[in-house]
Amino acid sequence: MKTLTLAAAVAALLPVAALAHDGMHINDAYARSTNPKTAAVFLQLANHRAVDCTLKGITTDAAERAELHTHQEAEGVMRMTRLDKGITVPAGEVHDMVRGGDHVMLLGLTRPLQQGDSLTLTYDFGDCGTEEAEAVVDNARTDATHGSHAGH
Ligand SMILES: [Cu+2]
Repeated sequence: MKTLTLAAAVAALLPVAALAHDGMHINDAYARSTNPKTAAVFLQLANHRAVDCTLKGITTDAAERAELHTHQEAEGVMRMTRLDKGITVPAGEVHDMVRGGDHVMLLGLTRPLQQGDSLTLTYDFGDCGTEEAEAVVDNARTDATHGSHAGH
């Protein structure tokens, strides 16, 4: 019984972590900002739920607005386009938002971002709830699959 009591005590101390296992996870978020006005945020969305979930939008006090973007190649040129319908992650799957692909675009930064700064973003998954996660500015990171195409 001693073990059970301890487990219950630990669970009581970690209610947020316990709940998070059932929901959407934002993994390994980092930001890149090469000018004082805009930044891009990259991350992995992990859907630990039994239903499909759609990332509909993002809010942050670090910028006037946050948009979901992707890069599409047209006639050999990579262009950013807005994802108005959001990003749907099927039940139990992950979706990587990486340089050269889908990303969060922060427009109108409320203050310039320096290497190592951290910002808080709130992710709106509609019926699947909201999740808050930190992103740390790392302009040196080069994990891109299509890094040479990334405009920011
Ligand atoms: Cu963008």
